[in-house]
Amino acid sequence: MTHITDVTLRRVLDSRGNTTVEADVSTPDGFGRAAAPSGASTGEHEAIELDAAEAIENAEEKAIPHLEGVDATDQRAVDATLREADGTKNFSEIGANAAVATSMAAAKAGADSIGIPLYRHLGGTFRGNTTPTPLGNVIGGGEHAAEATNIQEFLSVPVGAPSVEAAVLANARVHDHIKELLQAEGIPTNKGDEGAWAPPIGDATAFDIVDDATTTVGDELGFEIGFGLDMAAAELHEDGEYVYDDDVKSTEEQIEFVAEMVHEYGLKYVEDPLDENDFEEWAKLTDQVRDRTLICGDDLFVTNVSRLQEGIDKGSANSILIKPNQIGTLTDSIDAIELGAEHGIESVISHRSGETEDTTIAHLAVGSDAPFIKTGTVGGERTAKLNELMRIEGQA
Ligand code: 2PG
Ligand code: MG
Repeated sequence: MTHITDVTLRRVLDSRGNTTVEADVSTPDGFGRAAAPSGASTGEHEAIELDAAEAIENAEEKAIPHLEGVDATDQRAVDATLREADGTKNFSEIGANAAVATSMAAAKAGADSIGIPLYRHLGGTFRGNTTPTPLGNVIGGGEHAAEATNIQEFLSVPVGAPSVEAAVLANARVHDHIKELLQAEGIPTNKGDEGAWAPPIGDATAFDIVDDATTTVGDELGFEIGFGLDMAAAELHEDGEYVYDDDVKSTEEQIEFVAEMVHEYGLKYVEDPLDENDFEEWAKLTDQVRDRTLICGDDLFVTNVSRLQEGIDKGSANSILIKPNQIGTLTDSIDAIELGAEHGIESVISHRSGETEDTTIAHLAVGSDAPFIKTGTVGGERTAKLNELMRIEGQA
């Protein structure tokens, strides 16, 4: 039997030590538990995260009573119930944190009730057959660490790895090698929120260190490891300009800079190179580099199909970041992945800077056949997902 009999919400800690929402969902034959992550460089168009206690109180009052009796294996029905109970477009009543924890826990309870792995439940018969390439944050700053790089994330991209396991180990090796390079120069090895090194260096130095480390480790392991960026440029954007510690760039100069870096370093991936409202400017950059790299919309799209449709119409990007808590449910996330896939937009399933040991995104990535996942490199809440990916690869 697969109908929901009980939903319990509670507060737990995330990796930054803030409280977040955890949900338990039970059916007569199954159980699922999931927790909401939390962003620091949040997009202005994201669904609303409420204080955890307030989200729980509101969800318990408005949504949970409607979930009892809903079929946990029917994810669209579960998520439609959450949306209807909330009644707003951005989950401002029950909180996207309560919504996403419940949505993910229900999916796990549904999978458990019928005795199949979550990735298989989410993927159905025809998907869930490919494992994603993990993008590993190895140096970062921005909103994730003070006194470090302006660019939020430098990501190791092991494009040539023959398996998830090889890719995960490669990213960990790059992370470790960067520590050796920093220490050799006497540079302090602080860490940011996602476990990436957050040294007090400028972006230009970081480009060279990451280039050196990915090339060295790639040579050592015998497959290509490139790198990419999450520029989180909305955080740099002030009064129409991009403000760096040592420079201020106009939009035109920012586009030129990114295109130059794509050519100079062969960047495999660039997330949020421009402000979150500049669909047209994004298109100018994407036009120049679409054959060489992925231009990925995170704050631009916020996992929202309407914003993605606008980006498709305008040619703004060729990749989308998928963060279930940005939009509130797994159904909305899958809809964004599918709309993207229909238009050649590659999905990157992503963690948040504030995370828990929850592994749902590993299953979502496999279940949706997403080509990439961004979920850090080291640290328990990051390795929880990476280790789960390696377990799934072992089963598939
Ligand atoms: C991002 C994420 C995850 P945050 O910008 O892509 O790396 O950061 O969760 O702080 O938005
Ligand atoms: Mg981002």
